[in-house]
Parts: sequence; C-alpha cells; structure tokens
Amino acid sequence: MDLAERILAGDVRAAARLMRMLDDGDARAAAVMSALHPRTGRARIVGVTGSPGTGKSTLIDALIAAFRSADRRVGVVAVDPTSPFTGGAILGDRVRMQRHATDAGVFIRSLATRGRLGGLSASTGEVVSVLDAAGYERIVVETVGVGQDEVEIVGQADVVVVVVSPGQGDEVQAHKAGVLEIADVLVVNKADVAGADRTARDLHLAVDLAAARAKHPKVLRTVASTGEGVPGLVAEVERLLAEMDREGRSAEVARARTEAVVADMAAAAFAARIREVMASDPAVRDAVDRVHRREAAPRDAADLLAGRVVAAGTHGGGQ
Ligand SMILES: Nc1nc2c(ncn2[C@@H]2O[C@H](COP(=O)(O)OP(=O)(O)O)[C@@H](O)[C@H]2O)c(=O)[nH]1
Ligand SMILES: [Mg+2]
Repeated sequence: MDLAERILAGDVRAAARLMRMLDDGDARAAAVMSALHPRTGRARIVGVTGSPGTGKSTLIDALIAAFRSADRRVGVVAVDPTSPFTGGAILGDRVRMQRHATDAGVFIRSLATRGRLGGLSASTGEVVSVLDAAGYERIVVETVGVGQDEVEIVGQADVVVVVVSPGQGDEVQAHKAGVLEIADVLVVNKADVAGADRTARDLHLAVDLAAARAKHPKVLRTVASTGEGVPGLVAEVERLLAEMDREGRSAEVARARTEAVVADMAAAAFAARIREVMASDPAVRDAVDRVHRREAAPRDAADLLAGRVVAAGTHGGGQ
C-alpha cells in the first residue's frame, strides 16, 4: 500500500509521516494530499479558544475521553504561537494528554504558528485534512484566544467553544463583545474556584443583553481537571453540529474552510517566491541596496519586489 492508502485505512504512523513531510516542505507530500482530498470532508471541527491558562488543554484532554467513550475517533491540533518550535506549552500539552498516547483512536499534534494570515499556522488546514482522511470524526483545534486567532478559528470551525475562567474578570469584561460574537458555547472552566459563579453570571447577563444577535451561546460550567461538566459540553457540541446539518450551515462552514486552505497555500507560495526573487533578481537587489544607502524608501523596493513576484508567478522555480 502506498502512503495515501495507508492513511485512508486509518494507519496512525502513516498520517504522522505525511505531517512530518508537510512540515519539512517535502515536495512529495503534495501528491499524497491530492490523493487524499476526495476522501475528506467527513470530520467536524471543534475550535477551543480562550486566554492562556484558562484550562483549554486540560479541557480538551477531558473532551477526548468523552468523545472516545462515544466511540468517536478524535484528532487534536494545538496551535500555540507562544511556543515557536519546542518547549513549554507544546511539551506540556503532550504530557498532559499522554494518557491517550497508546490509543489509535486519538491523534494529538502540536503546531507553532508561523505568523501568517491571522494566527492559525499555515499548515493547520493541511493537518486537519490528513486527520479527516484518516477517519478522525471530531477534530479539536486549540488556539490561544488573542484577537486575530479567535477571528481566524471562527471561519474554520463548525463549533467554537470559548473558555474563560474565574479571576480573569476584567479581561472577560474587556473582550465580552468579541467573545460573544464568536462563541457557540461559552465555558466557565475552573468552576471549583472562587469567583466562578460571578463569572458565569456576568456571561449570562452579557448573552441576554446581546439576545438580538444571531448566536445565543449557552453558558456551561466545567472542572476540566476532574471531568465535571464535560459530558454536558459534549452533548451541547453534538446538538449544535446536528442543528447545523439540519439547517444546511455545515456546508457553508466547509466552504469557508476550503477557502482558507487555498488562501494559506497561495500565501505560502508567494512568501517562498518573495524570498527567491529577493535573492536572485538583480534589479531587486539594486533597489534594496539603494534603500540600505538611504537613497530610496523601503516602500519603493517593496513595490518593485511585489511587481516582479507577480510578473513571474509562483511557479517560476523552487517550491
Ligand atoms: N482548579 C482547576 N484548575 C484547572 C482546571 N482546569 C485546568 N486547571 C489548571 O489550570 C492550569 C492551566 O491549564 P491548561 O490546560 O494548560 O490551560 P491552557 O493554557 O488554557 O491550555 C493548569 O495548571 C491546570 O491544571 C479546573 O477545572 N480547575
Ligand atoms: Mg494549552
């Protein structure tokens, strides 16, 4: 069996291998992705976002267990811009979710953001596609909720879970409008901690005040570290997914996701070409030299560079 066939058969190692190839920019990955594409589109994406430390990773660990007991295969993509390559959060998440490490029905992948197009790592969409093709029915994407990332995840997830915890009062206050706009479900995690009641009350109030909006998210309480409240969260997520299917909204979200994947890919292609043209085009090099000597402004060289890249297209060489 070739790599695509192994992935379609649900082979975890084959999926991991393709993801490494994508990370490394291995040119052979593209053909495998193309072979997988017709067999994708079944997975549902659950975005989990919120400030650092609210308990998202702990909650996802509990969610995995809940989805598994309902016999669903679960993929997790943790996107953390604060951990560029190694270290803290990524290692922490791995260790935290370690108890699922030997379960072939669970696949956990940590990605660092590459700082493109609003926060999600450029390959998040590809990783989701690989998991989708490999038969993971629920894919949970964890992003740190800081402005842009939140906005980005909304366009790509079927259901967005916003996690808040007590003691971030002022912050919740400040972001309330934005949080309400993107949340399909609001979770007050750390319900075991003082102040949880107040946080939940504040959110309820805000939801009611914004009742005219399209979304009217439920406010649920969880204790991620013990699993308390998690079955209720899973039930609400599944209810929302079923409702979307009935109302035909799943297709719209899937279309938006496709658009984001294509845009990210095009952006990556342009970024690669920019570096190539910068290094190889004598006129561009001259322009940069003039900027360096303060004889021209950076904008002049950037305009020239952009023009040369567009004129050459993205298939001029490399990639
Ligand atoms: N008391 C309490 N602590 C929690 C709960 N959920 C998570 N934590 C702790 O909060 C800290 C941050 O959790 P983490 O999942 O890494 O948060 P993330 O940054 O949002 O992913 C960790 O020390 C967790 O053990 C909870 O429900 N109650
Ligand atoms: Mg985390």
